[in-house]
Amino acid sequence: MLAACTPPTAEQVFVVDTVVDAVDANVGDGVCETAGGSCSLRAAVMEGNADANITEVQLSADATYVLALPGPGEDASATGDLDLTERTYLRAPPGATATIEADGTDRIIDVIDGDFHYLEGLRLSDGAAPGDGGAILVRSGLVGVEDVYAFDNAAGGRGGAIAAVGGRIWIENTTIANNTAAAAGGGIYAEGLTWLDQVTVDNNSGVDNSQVTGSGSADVRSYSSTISGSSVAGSSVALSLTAGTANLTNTILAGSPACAIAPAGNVISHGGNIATDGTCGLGAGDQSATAPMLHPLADNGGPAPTRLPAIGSSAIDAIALGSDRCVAPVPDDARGQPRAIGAGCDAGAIEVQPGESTGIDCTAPPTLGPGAQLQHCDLADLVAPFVNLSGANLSAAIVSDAVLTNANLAGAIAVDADFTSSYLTGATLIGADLSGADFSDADLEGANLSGATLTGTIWAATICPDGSDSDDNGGTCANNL
Ligand SMILES: [Ca+2]
Ligand SMILES: [Ca+2]
Ligand SMILES: [Ca+2]
Ligand SMILES: [Ca+2]
Repeated sequence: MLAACTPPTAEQVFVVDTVVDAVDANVGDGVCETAGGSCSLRAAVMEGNADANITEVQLSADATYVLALPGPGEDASATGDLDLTERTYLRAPPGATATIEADGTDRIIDVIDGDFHYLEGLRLSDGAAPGDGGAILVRSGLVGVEDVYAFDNAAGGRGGAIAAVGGRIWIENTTIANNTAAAAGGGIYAEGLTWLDQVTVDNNSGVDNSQVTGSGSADVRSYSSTISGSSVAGSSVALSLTAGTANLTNTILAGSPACAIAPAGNVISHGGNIATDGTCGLGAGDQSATAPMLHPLADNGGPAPTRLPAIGSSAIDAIALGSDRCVAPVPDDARGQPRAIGAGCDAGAIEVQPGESTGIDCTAPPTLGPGAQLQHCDLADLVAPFVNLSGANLSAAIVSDAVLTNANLAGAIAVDADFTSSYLTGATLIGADLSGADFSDADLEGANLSGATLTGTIWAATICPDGSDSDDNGGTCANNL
């Protein structure tokens, strides 16, 4: 289990009191003050760089700071990115977030020097670096990144959101999504020691087709993270290693292929990992060739969006309670929700809470088609005549007051589904598992139920499949199926 990343106390604190981007008027006087008399984010960083004190820069909750002084390729924080050259903590108030947007001509934060930097409670977007690191470039030192959401950044070089070409970086309870790199590493590019602790990396796009790329002397240590490529061309590999090593624990690697490792054998598994195929070099205690069944990136609470495992996901309870990777007290998940819920700890960045999860196609509108995973989905009032849901999973779904006339539900699993007051006239339910499903007040005239499993099915339909009135059969169609 990794220890929390707790920095030492700051020696000087600057409270940013304006969102206007302006330089410090007199760098080195120990006072954060622009010509206009305010303490701007940029002025605070410039003054922090001016001496060796540990500087904390406090941002306001929910405020948005736009870096509006163009000028990339500058390393004194006067223009473009915020350059950190002495130990700086840049943070929102506890439990809150603040947004820093770049002007679209440079990255957001450039860590050039200093022993330890800490970036906490930040949303970082619209960075556009001419070179590496669309949002953050780490060249030196130890950098902690916690409760951060880095999205919609672009690098002209490597690392769409983060490039760590020197020093060490610890990323915790953070989401890196929808960033773009013109070179390797759509989300993260790393050449040194890089911790990923409960990090979600999703749907970034890099020229090497990878979400996280390790190269050089990379030592990527991923713990309880969710790394997922997308179906977008050029972004489908979760983890790429061209050199260095990766240590993987309780991590989800979803991609096509999941991994691109050269040379092979440079992945060390500590168990509890899930990969969508066999390319990651996983072993005993892992699940390979397994779909993790993740919902799309969404606000599931916490500082950044995450991907919630769907009901039936192999990520849920993948690590048994009491095993050495799920021993109380287990730290909270990336959202601050408790771990070890249910029969074990879940693989990936978040732990599914009781009653929280649904089937995987419950987004609006749900994806309806053969084999659709619609467990626990709310499909009440759905109007979909002739829809083909053959082989779909509708277990515990709410399909009340729906119009599914002539629908194809052959071979579907609809255990405990709620079909009350639905129209299923002419529907095909051949071989479907309808155990415990409720067809009260439904219209089943002409429906074909041959071979269906009907254990505990409630058949108080209005019209039975043979066209008879349910009331003429004692309130049930049981004798007319
Ligand atoms: Ca000053
Ligand atoms: Ca710079
Ligand atoms: Ca700069
Ligand atoms: Ca669990």
